[in-house]
Amino acid sequence: MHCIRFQCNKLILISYTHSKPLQHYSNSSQHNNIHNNVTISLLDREYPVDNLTTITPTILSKVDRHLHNQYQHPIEIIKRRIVSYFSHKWVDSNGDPLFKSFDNFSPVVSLEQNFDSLRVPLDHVTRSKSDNYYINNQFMLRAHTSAHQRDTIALGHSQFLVTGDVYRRDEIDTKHYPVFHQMEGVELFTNEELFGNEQGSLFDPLKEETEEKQAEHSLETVLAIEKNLKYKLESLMQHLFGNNLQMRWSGTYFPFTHPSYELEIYWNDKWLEVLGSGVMRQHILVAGGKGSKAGYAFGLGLERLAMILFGIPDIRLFWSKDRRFIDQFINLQENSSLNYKPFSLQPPAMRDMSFWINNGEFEMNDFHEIVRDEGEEWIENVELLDEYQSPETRRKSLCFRITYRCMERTLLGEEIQELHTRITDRLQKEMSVSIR
Ligand code: FA5
Ligand code: MG
Repeated sequence: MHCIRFQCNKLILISYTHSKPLQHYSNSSQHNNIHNNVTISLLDREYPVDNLTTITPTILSKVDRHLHNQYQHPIEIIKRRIVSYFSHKWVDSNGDPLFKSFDNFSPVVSLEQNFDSLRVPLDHVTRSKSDNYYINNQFMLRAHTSAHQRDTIALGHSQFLVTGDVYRRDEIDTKHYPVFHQMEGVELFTNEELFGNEQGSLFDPLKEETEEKQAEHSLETVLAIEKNLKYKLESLMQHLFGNNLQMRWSGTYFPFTHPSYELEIYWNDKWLEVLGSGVMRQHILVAGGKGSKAGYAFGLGLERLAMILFGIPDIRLFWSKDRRFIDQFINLQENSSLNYKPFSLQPPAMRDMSFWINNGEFEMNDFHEIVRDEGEEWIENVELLDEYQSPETRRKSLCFRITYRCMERTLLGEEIQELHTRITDRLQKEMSVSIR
Protein backbone atom coordinates (compact mmCIF):
# COMPACT_ATOMS: atom_id res chain seq x y z
CA MET A 1 0.00 0.00 0.00
CA HIS A 2 1.14 3.54 -0.64
CA CYS A 3 0.74 6.51 1.51
CA ILE A 4 1.25 10.17 1.16
CA ARG A 5 2.68 11.41 4.38
CA PHE A 6 2.47 14.99 5.43
CA GLN A 7 5.62 15.48 7.45
CA CYS A 8 4.37 18.45 9.34
CA ASN A 9 1.51 17.37 11.50
CA LYS A 10 -0.87 15.28 9.46
CA LEU A 11 -0.64 11.67 8.45
CA ILE A 12 -2.93 10.60 5.68
CA LEU A 13 -3.04 6.97 4.73
CA ILE A 14 -4.92 6.17 1.62
CA SER A 15 -6.45 2.76 1.28
CA TYR A 16 -6.90 1.50 -2.22
CA THR A 17 -9.17 -1.46 -1.65
CA HIS A 18 -12.21 0.48 -2.74
CA SER A 19 -14.84 -0.19 -5.33
CA LYS A 20 -16.08 3.35 -5.34
CA PRO A 21 -14.25 6.58 -6.10
CA LEU A 22 -12.23 7.72 -3.16
CA GLN A 23 -12.82 10.91 -1.32
CA HIS A 24 -9.23 12.00 -1.58
CA TYR A 25 -7.88 15.00 0.17
CA SER A 26 -10.45 17.26 1.65
CA ASN A 27 -8.98 19.85 -0.66
CA SER A 28 -6.90 18.32 -3.39
CA SER A 29 -5.45 21.57 -4.57
CA GLN A 30 -3.69 21.56 -1.25
CA HIS A 31 -1.77 18.53 -2.45
CA ASN A 32 -0.63 20.13 -5.67
CA ASN A 33 0.39 23.32 -3.94
CA ILE A 34 2.34 21.84 -1.12
CA HIS A 35 6.07 22.39 -1.36
CA ASN A 36 8.82 20.99 0.83
CA ASN A 37 6.63 19.89 3.69
CA VAL A 38 5.32 16.71 2.03
CA THR A 39 6.95 13.52 0.93
CA ILE A 40 5.54 10.77 -1.23
CA SER A 41 6.43 7.27 -0.26
CA LEU A 42 6.48 4.97 -3.23
CA LEU A 43 7.98 1.51 -3.66
CA ASP A 44 9.87 1.80 -0.36
CA ARG A 45 11.38 5.21 -1.02
CA GLU A 46 10.49 8.66 0.14
CA TYR A 47 10.42 11.48 -2.36
CA PRO A 48 10.10 15.12 -1.39
CA VAL A 49 7.25 16.85 -3.17
CA ASP A 50 8.00 20.07 -5.03
CA ASN A 51 6.41 22.41 -7.51
CA LEU A 52 6.64 19.88 -10.34
CA THR A 53 4.71 17.15 -8.49
CA THR A 54 1.63 16.00 -10.40
CA ILE A 55 1.21 12.45 -9.13
CA THR A 56 -2.16 11.76 -7.49
CA PRO A 57 -3.45 9.08 -5.09
CA THR A 58 -5.52 7.50 -7.87
CA ILE A 59 -2.41 7.05 -9.95
CA LEU A 60 -0.30 5.89 -7.00
CA SER A 61 -2.88 3.18 -6.38
CA LYS A 62 -2.08 1.63 -9.76
CA VAL A 63 1.66 1.27 -9.20
CA ASP A 64 1.43 -2.00 -7.29
CA ARG A 65 -1.06 -3.70 -9.60
CA HIS A 66 1.62 -5.10 -11.97
CA LEU A 67 -0.98 -6.29 -14.47
CA HIS A 68 1.76 -7.38 -16.87
CA ASN A 69 3.06 -9.84 -14.26
CA GLN A 70 -0.30 -11.06 -12.97
CA TYR A 71 -0.52 -14.62 -14.31
CA GLN A 72 -3.29 -15.05 -16.91
CA HIS A 73 -4.36 -11.41 -16.84
CA PRO A 74 -4.95 -10.44 -20.50
CA ILE A 75 -2.02 -8.00 -20.39
CA GLU A 76 0.22 -10.75 -19.05
CA ILE A 77 -1.07 -13.19 -21.67
CA ILE A 78 -0.30 -10.81 -24.54
CA LYS A 79 3.13 -10.08 -23.08
CA ARG A 80 3.90 -13.80 -22.86
CA ARG A 81 2.71 -14.44 -26.40
CA ILE A 82 4.91 -11.68 -27.80
CA VAL A 83 7.94 -12.77 -25.77
CA SER A 84 7.34 -16.35 -26.90
CA TYR A 85 7.10 -15.25 -30.55
CA PHE A 86 10.46 -13.49 -30.27
CA SER A 87 12.17 -16.33 -28.45
CA HIS A 88 10.96 -19.06 -30.80
CA LYS A 89 11.23 -17.25 -34.07
CA TRP A 90 14.44 -15.28 -33.58
CA VAL A 91 17.30 -17.44 -32.33
CA ASP A 92 21.09 -17.42 -32.60
CA SER A 93 23.23 -20.07 -34.26
CA ASN A 94 22.98 -22.25 -31.12
CA GLY A 95 19.19 -22.04 -31.18
CA ASP A 96 19.10 -19.75 -28.11
CA PRO A 97 16.69 -16.78 -28.08
CA LEU A 98 18.25 -13.59 -29.42
CA PHE A 99 16.06 -11.27 -27.38
CA LYS A 100 16.39 -11.03 -23.61
CA SER A 101 13.14 -10.11 -21.87
CA PHE A 102 12.83 -7.82 -18.83
CA ASP A 103 9.56 -7.10 -17.04
CA ASN A 104 10.50 -5.88 -13.61
CA PHE A 105 12.25 -2.54 -14.04
CA SER A 106 10.86 0.01 -11.59
CA PRO A 107 8.35 2.45 -13.11
CA VAL A 108 10.01 5.20 -11.09
CA VAL A 109 12.66 6.72 -13.35
CA SER A 110 14.64 9.92 -13.32
CA LEU A 111 13.70 12.76 -15.67
CA GLU A 112 17.14 12.17 -17.12
CA GLN A 113 16.20 8.59 -18.07
CA ASN A 114 12.76 9.45 -19.42
CA PHE A 115 13.83 12.47 -21.47
CA ASP A 116 17.52 13.47 -21.48
CA SER A 117 18.90 10.00 -22.17
CA LEU A 118 16.83 10.15 -25.35
CA ARG A 119 17.72 13.80 -25.96
CA VAL A 120 14.14 14.96 -25.86
CA PRO A 121 14.63 18.73 -26.21
CA LEU A 122 14.10 20.79 -23.07
CA ASP A 123 11.15 22.61 -24.59
CA HIS A 124 9.53 19.53 -26.14
CA VAL A 125 5.77 19.23 -25.48
CA THR A 126 6.08 15.72 -24.07
CA ARG A 127 7.93 17.15 -21.04
CA SER A 128 5.04 19.34 -20.09
CA LYS A 129 3.74 19.25 -16.54
CA SER A 130 0.26 18.68 -17.85
CA ASP A 131 1.28 15.50 -19.72
CA ASN A 132 3.24 13.62 -17.05
CA TYR A 133 3.06 12.22 -13.57
CA TYR A 134 6.00 13.90 -11.96
CA ILE A 135 7.00 12.80 -8.47
CA ASN A 136 9.25 15.84 -8.17
CA ASN A 137 11.83 17.65 -10.26
CA GLN A 138 14.09 14.59 -10.36
CA PHE A 139 11.81 11.59 -10.57
CA MET A 140 8.64 10.61 -12.37
CA LEU A 141 6.55 7.60 -13.28
CA ARG A 142 7.95 6.61 -16.67
CA ALA A 143 5.91 7.93 -19.59
CA HIS A 144 7.24 5.21 -21.90
CA THR A 145 9.43 2.14 -21.74
CA SER A 146 11.92 3.96 -23.98
CA ALA A 147 13.21 5.40 -20.67
CA HIS A 148 15.18 2.13 -20.32
CA GLN A 149 16.82 2.01 -23.76
CA ARG A 150 20.21 3.49 -22.96
CA ASP A 151 20.67 1.77 -19.58
CA THR A 152 19.75 -1.66 -20.91
CA ILE A 153 22.22 -1.24 -23.76
CA ALA A 154 24.82 -0.16 -21.19
CA LEU A 155 24.16 -3.44 -19.32
CA GLY A 156 25.54 -5.13 -22.43
CA HIS A 157 22.36 -6.16 -24.26
CA SER A 158 21.98 -5.73 -28.02
CA GLN A 159 18.60 -7.46 -28.43
CA PHE A 160 16.02 -7.03 -25.74
CA LEU A 161 12.39 -6.48 -24.77
CA VAL A 162 11.30 -4.38 -21.78
CA THR A 163 7.70 -4.61 -20.59
CA GLY A 164 6.25 -2.26 -18.02
CA ASP A 165 3.45 -0.02 -16.82
CA VAL A 166 3.65 3.55 -18.13
CA TYR A 167 1.90 6.69 -16.94
CA ARG A 168 0.59 9.71 -18.83
CA ARG A 169 -1.88 12.44 -18.23
CA ASP A 170 -3.84 11.78 -21.36
CA GLU A 171 -7.36 12.19 -22.68
CA ILE A 172 -10.10 9.81 -21.54
CA ASP A 173 -11.87 7.47 -23.89
CA THR A 174 -12.29 3.75 -24.49
CA LYS A 175 -8.80 3.46 -26.04
CA HIS A 176 -6.83 5.79 -23.73
CA TYR A 177 -6.09 5.36 -20.06
CA PRO A 178 -3.60 7.27 -17.88
CA VAL A 179 -1.84 4.03 -16.96
CA PHE A 180 -1.14 1.50 -19.65
CA HIS A 181 1.52 -1.02 -20.63
CA GLN A 182 4.19 -0.94 -23.25
CA MET A 183 6.76 -3.36 -24.52
CA GLU A 184 9.95 -1.82 -25.78
CA GLY A 185 12.02 -3.73 -28.29
CA VAL A 186 15.60 -2.93 -29.28
CA GLU A 187 17.90 -4.66 -31.72
CA LEU A 188 21.41 -3.49 -32.57
CA PHE A 189 23.45 -4.73 -35.51
CA THR A 190 27.10 -4.83 -36.40
CA ASN A 191 28.07 -4.18 -39.98
CA GLU A 192 28.31 -7.92 -40.58
CA GLU A 193 25.02 -8.76 -38.89
CA LEU A 194 23.18 -6.22 -41.02
CA PHE A 195 24.82 -6.80 -44.37
CA GLY A 196 26.16 -10.35 -44.01
CA ASN A 197 28.77 -11.00 -46.62
CA GLU A 198 27.44 -8.34 -48.92
CA GLN A 199 29.24 -5.07 -49.26
CA GLY A 200 27.77 -2.42 -47.04
CA SER A 201 28.80 0.14 -44.51
CA LEU A 202 26.85 1.20 -41.43
CA PHE A 203 28.13 4.75 -41.35
CA ASP A 204 28.14 7.74 -43.67
CA PRO A 205 31.56 9.41 -43.87
CA LEU A 206 29.88 12.65 -45.03
CA LYS A 207 27.72 12.83 -41.90
CA GLU A 208 24.81 14.43 -43.61
CA GLU A 209 21.33 14.38 -42.04
CA THR A 210 18.45 14.20 -44.52
CA GLU A 211 14.75 13.37 -44.37
CA GLU A 212 15.64 9.75 -45.01
CA LYS A 213 18.47 9.31 -42.52
CA GLN A 214 20.49 10.52 -39.56
CA ALA A 215 23.88 12.16 -40.10
CA GLU A 216 25.79 9.10 -38.87
CA HIS A 217 24.07 6.41 -40.94
CA SER A 218 24.46 5.39 -44.54
CA LEU A 219 21.25 5.19 -46.53
CA GLU A 220 21.69 1.45 -46.99
CA THR A 221 21.84 1.05 -43.19
CA VAL A 222 18.49 2.76 -42.84
CA LEU A 223 16.91 0.67 -45.60
CA ALA A 224 18.23 -2.58 -44.15
CA ILE A 225 17.15 -1.70 -40.59
CA GLU A 226 13.73 -0.54 -41.75
CA LYS A 227 13.20 -3.78 -43.66
CA ASN A 228 14.28 -5.90 -40.69
CA LEU A 229 12.12 -3.97 -38.21
CA LYS A 230 9.00 -3.99 -40.38
CA TYR A 231 9.38 -7.66 -41.24
CA LYS A 232 9.70 -8.69 -37.58
CA LEU A 233 6.74 -6.58 -36.47
CA GLU A 234 4.47 -7.55 -39.35
CA SER A 235 5.13 -11.22 -38.70
CA LEU A 236 4.50 -10.64 -35.00
CA MET A 237 1.07 -9.20 -35.83
CA GLN A 238 0.29 -12.13 -38.13
CA HIS A 239 1.42 -14.53 -35.42
CA LEU A 240 -0.94 -12.85 -32.92
CA PHE A 241 -3.94 -12.15 -35.13
CA GLY A 242 -3.69 -14.39 -38.20
CA ASN A 243 -3.23 -13.56 -41.85
CA ASN A 244 -6.48 -11.73 -42.51
CA LEU A 245 -5.28 -8.72 -40.66
CA GLN A 246 -5.27 -5.28 -42.29
CA MET A 247 -2.37 -3.10 -41.22
CA ARG A 248 -0.66 0.03 -42.50
CA TRP A 249 2.60 1.84 -41.77
CA SER A 250 3.01 5.58 -41.78
CA GLY A 251 5.85 7.97 -41.15
CA THR A 252 5.86 9.85 -37.85
CA TYR A 253 8.23 11.75 -35.57
CA PHE A 254 9.98 10.84 -32.31
CA PRO A 255 12.96 12.79 -30.95
CA PHE A 256 14.80 9.50 -30.35
CA THR A 257 14.39 7.79 -33.74
CA HIS A 258 14.95 8.91 -37.32
CA PRO A 259 13.31 7.92 -39.52
CA SER A 260 10.25 6.90 -37.46
CA TYR A 261 7.25 4.75 -38.30
CA GLU A 262 3.98 3.84 -36.64
CA LEU A 263 1.75 0.87 -37.32
CA GLU A 264 -2.04 0.86 -37.32
CA ILE A 265 -4.40 -2.11 -37.39
CA TYR A 266 -7.91 -2.00 -38.81
CA TRP A 267 -10.26 -3.03 -36.03
CA ASN A 268 -14.00 -2.45 -35.52
CA ASP A 269 -14.20 -0.19 -38.62
CA LYS A 270 -11.38 2.08 -37.47
CA TRP A 271 -7.59 2.32 -37.71
CA LEU A 272 -6.03 1.80 -34.29
CA GLU A 273 -2.41 2.80 -33.65
CA VAL A 274 -0.60 -0.06 -31.93
CA LEU A 275 3.06 0.93 -31.96
CA GLY A 276 5.71 3.57 -32.59
CA SER A 277 9.17 2.67 -33.90
CA GLY A 278 12.19 3.77 -35.87
CA VAL A 279 15.92 3.78 -36.42
CA MET A 280 17.46 4.63 -33.06
CA ARG A 281 19.26 7.93 -32.71
CA GLN A 282 22.94 7.02 -32.74
CA HIS A 283 23.77 9.05 -29.60
CA ILE A 284 21.77 6.56 -27.50
CA LEU A 285 23.98 3.70 -28.67
CA VAL A 286 27.09 5.79 -28.09
CA ALA A 287 25.94 6.62 -24.54
CA GLY A 288 25.27 2.92 -23.91
CA GLY A 289 28.76 2.01 -25.11
CA LYS A 290 27.64 0.45 -28.41
CA GLY A 291 28.50 3.23 -30.85
CA SER A 292 29.95 0.81 -33.36
CA LYS A 293 26.51 -0.68 -34.02
CA ALA A 294 23.25 0.71 -35.43
CA GLY A 295 19.74 -0.40 -34.57
CA TYR A 296 16.01 -0.02 -34.29
CA ALA A 297 13.59 0.36 -31.40
CA PHE A 298 9.85 -0.02 -31.09
CA GLY A 299 7.23 0.54 -28.38
CA LEU A 300 4.11 -1.65 -28.47
CA GLY A 301 0.85 -0.59 -26.78
CA LEU A 302 -0.13 -3.81 -24.99
CA GLU A 303 -3.71 -2.80 -24.07
CA ARG A 304 -4.48 -2.03 -27.70
CA LEU A 305 -3.09 -5.39 -28.83
CA ALA A 306 -4.99 -7.26 -26.11
CA MET A 307 -8.20 -5.41 -27.05
CA ILE A 308 -7.83 -6.62 -30.63
CA LEU A 309 -6.84 -10.15 -29.62
CA PHE A 310 -9.71 -10.72 -27.20
CA GLY A 311 -12.30 -8.25 -28.48
CA ILE A 312 -12.19 -6.18 -25.27
CA PRO A 313 -14.20 -3.05 -26.02
CA ASP A 314 -13.05 -0.70 -23.26
CA ILE A 315 -9.55 -0.12 -21.89
CA ARG A 316 -10.87 0.37 -18.34
CA LEU A 317 -11.81 -3.31 -18.16
CA PHE A 318 -8.14 -4.26 -17.70
CA TRP A 319 -8.27 -2.67 -14.25
CA SER A 320 -11.43 -4.49 -13.19
CA LYS A 321 -11.09 -6.85 -10.23
CA ASP A 322 -14.46 -8.35 -11.04
CA ARG A 323 -14.16 -12.15 -11.25
CA ARG A 324 -16.52 -12.11 -14.21
CA PHE A 325 -13.76 -10.36 -16.13
CA ILE A 326 -10.65 -12.06 -14.68
CA ASP A 327 -12.07 -15.60 -14.79
CA GLN A 328 -12.68 -15.49 -18.53
CA PHE A 329 -8.91 -15.65 -19.09
CA ILE A 330 -7.83 -17.91 -16.24
CA ASN A 331 -7.82 -21.21 -18.12
CA LEU A 332 -6.91 -19.93 -21.56
CA GLN A 333 -4.34 -22.25 -23.12
CA GLU A 334 -1.28 -20.99 -24.91
CA ASN A 335 -2.16 -20.00 -28.48
CA SER A 336 -5.91 -20.66 -28.07
CA SER A 337 -8.24 -17.87 -29.00
CA LEU A 338 -10.91 -16.31 -26.86
CA ASN A 339 -13.65 -13.77 -27.41
CA TYR A 340 -14.39 -11.66 -24.39
CA LYS A 341 -18.05 -11.89 -23.34
CA PRO A 342 -19.48 -8.72 -21.82
CA PHE A 343 -20.65 -9.75 -18.36
CA SER A 344 -22.95 -6.85 -17.96
CA LEU A 345 -23.91 -4.10 -20.29
CA GLN A 346 -24.65 -1.27 -17.95
CA PRO A 347 -26.35 1.74 -19.44
CA PRO A 348 -24.20 4.86 -19.78
CA ALA A 349 -25.34 8.15 -18.23
CA MET A 350 -24.45 11.46 -19.83
CA ARG A 351 -24.12 14.76 -17.99
CA ASP A 352 -23.07 18.05 -19.59
CA MET A 353 -21.28 20.97 -17.98
CA SER A 354 -20.54 24.44 -19.34
CA PHE A 355 -18.20 26.96 -17.84
CA TRP A 356 -16.38 30.20 -18.55
CA ILE A 357 -12.62 29.93 -18.60
CA ASN A 358 -9.91 32.51 -18.09
CA ASN A 359 -8.53 32.78 -21.61
CA GLY A 360 -5.08 31.31 -21.92
CA GLU A 361 -5.14 29.70 -18.49
CA PHE A 362 -7.14 26.58 -19.20
CA GLU A 363 -5.10 23.39 -19.59
CA MET A 364 -7.11 20.54 -21.09
CA ASN A 365 -5.10 17.77 -19.41
CA ASP A 366 -5.59 19.38 -15.99
CA PHE A 367 -9.31 19.28 -16.63
CA HIS A 368 -9.13 15.59 -17.59
CA GLU A 369 -7.03 14.88 -14.53
CA ILE A 370 -9.63 16.29 -12.16
CA VAL A 371 -12.40 14.35 -13.86
CA ARG A 372 -10.36 11.17 -13.71
CA ASP A 373 -9.15 11.73 -10.18
CA GLU A 374 -12.69 12.10 -8.87
CA GLY A 375 -14.41 9.64 -11.18
CA GLU A 376 -11.78 6.93 -11.64
CA GLU A 377 -13.22 3.90 -13.45
CA TRP A 378 -16.69 5.43 -13.61
CA ILE A 379 -15.69 7.80 -16.39
CA GLU A 380 -16.08 6.32 -19.84
CA ASN A 381 -15.61 9.36 -22.03
CA VAL A 382 -15.13 13.11 -21.89
CA GLU A 383 -16.04 15.05 -24.99
CA LEU A 384 -15.83 18.74 -25.85
CA LEU A 385 -19.26 19.51 -27.32
CA ASP A 386 -19.00 23.19 -27.94
CA GLU A 387 -16.78 26.27 -27.64
CA TYR A 388 -18.24 29.74 -27.54
CA GLN A 389 -16.68 33.19 -27.25
CA SER A 390 -18.76 36.04 -25.98
CA PRO A 391 -18.61 38.89 -28.53
CA GLU A 392 -18.77 41.49 -25.72
CA THR A 393 -16.40 40.22 -23.04
CA ARG A 394 -14.26 38.02 -25.37
CA ARG A 395 -14.46 35.40 -22.62
CA LYS A 396 -14.60 31.80 -23.76
CA SER A 397 -17.02 29.18 -22.62
CA LEU A 398 -16.60 25.42 -23.02
CA CYS A 399 -19.27 22.77 -22.90
CA PHE A 400 -18.25 19.19 -22.10
CA ARG A 401 -20.23 15.97 -22.05
CA ILE A 402 -19.09 13.42 -19.48
CA THR A 403 -20.22 9.84 -20.00
CA TYR A 404 -20.45 7.89 -16.75
CA ARG A 405 -20.57 4.12 -16.80
CA CYS A 406 -19.47 1.50 -14.32
CA MET A 407 -18.39 -1.82 -15.82
CA GLU A 408 -19.73 -3.87 -12.94
CA ARG A 409 -23.11 -2.43 -12.04
CA THR A 410 -25.69 0.21 -12.85
CA LEU A 411 -24.90 3.55 -11.25
CA LEU A 412 -27.68 5.25 -9.34
CA GLY A 413 -28.84 8.66 -10.51
CA GLU A 414 -27.88 10.26 -7.21
CA GLU A 415 -24.40 8.69 -7.26
CA ILE A 416 -23.77 10.20 -10.66
CA GLN A 417 -25.14 13.54 -9.59
CA GLU A 418 -22.98 13.56 -6.47
CA LEU A 419 -19.88 12.75 -8.49
CA HIS A 420 -20.74 15.33 -11.15
CA THR A 421 -21.11 17.94 -8.41
CA ARG A 422 -17.77 16.98 -6.84
CA ILE A 423 -16.08 17.39 -10.21
CA THR A 424 -17.76 20.74 -10.78
CA ASP A 425 -16.70 21.95 -7.31
CA ARG A 426 -13.08 21.00 -7.88
CA LEU A 427 -13.02 22.67 -11.28
CA GLN A 428 -14.21 25.90 -9.71
CA LYS A 429 -11.67 25.72 -6.92
CA GLU A 430 -8.64 24.48 -8.83
CA MET A 431 -9.06 25.82 -12.34
CA SER A 432 -10.82 29.12 -11.63
CA VAL A 433 -13.64 28.40 -14.03
CA SER A 434 -17.15 29.75 -13.50
CA ILE A 435 -19.98 27.35 -14.12
CA ARG A 436 -22.70 28.71 -16.43
C1 FA5 B 1 5.97 6.05 -27.54
O1 FA5 B 1 5.64 5.94 -26.38
C2 FA5 B 1 7.37 5.78 -27.98
N1 FA5 B 1 8.21 5.64 -26.81
C3 FA5 B 1 7.38 4.51 -28.84
C4 FA5 B 1 8.71 4.27 -29.49
C5 FA5 B 1 9.60 3.40 -28.92
C6 FA5 B 1 9.03 4.98 -30.63
C7 FA5 B 1 10.85 3.19 -29.52
C8 FA5 B 1 10.27 4.79 -31.24
C9 FA5 B 1 11.16 3.88 -30.68
P1 FA5 B 1 3.53 6.53 -28.40
O2 FA5 B 1 3.26 7.67 -27.52
O3 FA5 B 1 2.99 6.61 -29.78
O4 FA5 B 1 5.11 6.31 -28.57
O5 FA5 B 1 3.00 5.21 -27.69
C10 FA5 B 1 3.25 3.92 -28.23
C11 FA5 B 1 1.97 3.11 -28.22
O6 FA5 B 1 1.41 3.07 -26.91
C12 FA5 B 1 0.86 3.71 -29.09
O7 FA5 B 1 1.00 3.31 -30.42
C13 FA5 B 1 -0.39 3.12 -28.45
O8 FA5 B 1 -0.60 1.79 -28.91
C14 FA5 B 1 -0.02 3.04 -26.98
N2 FA5 B 1 -0.58 4.17 -26.21
C15 FA5 B 1 -0.18 5.48 -26.22
N3 FA5 B 1 -0.91 6.23 -25.36
C16 FA5 B 1 -1.83 5.37 -24.78
C17 FA5 B 1 -2.85 5.51 -23.80
N4 FA5 B 1 -3.10 6.67 -23.17
N5 FA5 B 1 -3.59 4.42 -23.46
C18 FA5 B 1 -3.32 3.22 -24.05
N6 FA5 B 1 -2.36 3.01 -24.97
C19 FA5 B 1 -1.62 4.06 -25.34
MG1 MG C 1 1.87 7.52 -31.13
